[in-house]
Amino acid sequence: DKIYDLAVLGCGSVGSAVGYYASRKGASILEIDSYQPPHDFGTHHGQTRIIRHAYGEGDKYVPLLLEAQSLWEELQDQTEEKFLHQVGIVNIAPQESDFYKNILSSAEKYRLPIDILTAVELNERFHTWNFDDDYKAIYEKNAGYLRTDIIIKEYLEKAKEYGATQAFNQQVSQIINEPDYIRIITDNAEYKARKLVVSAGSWVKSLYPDLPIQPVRKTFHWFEAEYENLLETKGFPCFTVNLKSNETYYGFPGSDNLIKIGRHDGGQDISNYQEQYEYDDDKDAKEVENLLGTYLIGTGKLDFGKTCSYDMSPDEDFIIDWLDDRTQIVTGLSGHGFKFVSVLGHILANRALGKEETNLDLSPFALDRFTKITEKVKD
Ligand code: PYC
Repeated sequence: DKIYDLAVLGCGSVGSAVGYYASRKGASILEIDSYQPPHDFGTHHGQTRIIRHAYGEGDKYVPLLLEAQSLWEELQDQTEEKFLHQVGIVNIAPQESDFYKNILSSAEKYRLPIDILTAVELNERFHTWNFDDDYKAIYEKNAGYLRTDIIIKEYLEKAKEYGATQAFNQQVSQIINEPDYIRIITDNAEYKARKLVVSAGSWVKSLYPDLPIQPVRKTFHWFEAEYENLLETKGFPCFTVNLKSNETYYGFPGSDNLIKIGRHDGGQDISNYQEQYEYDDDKDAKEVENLLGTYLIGTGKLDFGKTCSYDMSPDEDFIIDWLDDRTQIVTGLSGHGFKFVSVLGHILANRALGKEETNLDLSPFALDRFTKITEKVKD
């Protein structure tokens, strides 16, 4: 029976990158997923995710982001289809908010190019916003968005070319640590591997029920862009909006006359994929009503919407750690993880294969910050 060097469980986002980087190094890799990625059952679908470097969630993320950016550029150079769109971003927030202050301090510390705009300057520059003096905007020209579908396909195809085995449409029911290897049991097969990366996003609790992860149902919405200044071709950038009421929104420049908009706060707690019930045109689109009615000018009718899920950690920071000397876990990406997929895939693959240790600091993401829970998960 073959013993793989590394098995990757969950190949939607970080998992597909781990498989790519590890198989590129010549290791024997097994990629397992409950479905055939890219798919609509995880945390990666809906086509686009924002990438930004001056980071409102805290400057501990910036070194990872800069490395992620250079790995995205390297991958883009080898990929026919364009997935990296550096269209810029405006982050609009009250200047006393932590999000705003963190963006400024991370830009200063890492010398990231940004422009600070008053509400009047923001409204004049893009002709689409309607904010008063209580808000400011930080424009980062090197930010933009990633096409998740193109990236995941590319990682998986390349991994296969490098010799990875792909066991898709299989549900893992048990992971057993044997003396010399890990036994992985799925609904129709059994595998052996020396190392394991578990990157199962929101659904990781079916295997590790004590992890402090809450899956949350989220929705995003595609509206008609009635006003052409909302289009990518007219220079409209990505955006994040943090209102004083703590509502938070994000969006992408319009293409094919549709603009994608979502709500980052809120959502519904769920415990499995079946509860991630379908998008409801009447109920779900209400989540962005306040943004569209008051602050963003020029959207028209709702065209369609989709649901996805966030794997929320209690502090909304990532969880990246070893569970024992064979198994690494990555979860708790809390709705801001996709931009890091390249760098996390690279680091986790190297660590699993015992290759060079990274200089990047993952200690803020250790599981033992939730001490009591950690003891149970690691038992
Ligand atoms: O991290 O930029 C982000 C983001 C946008 C929507 C959800 N997360």
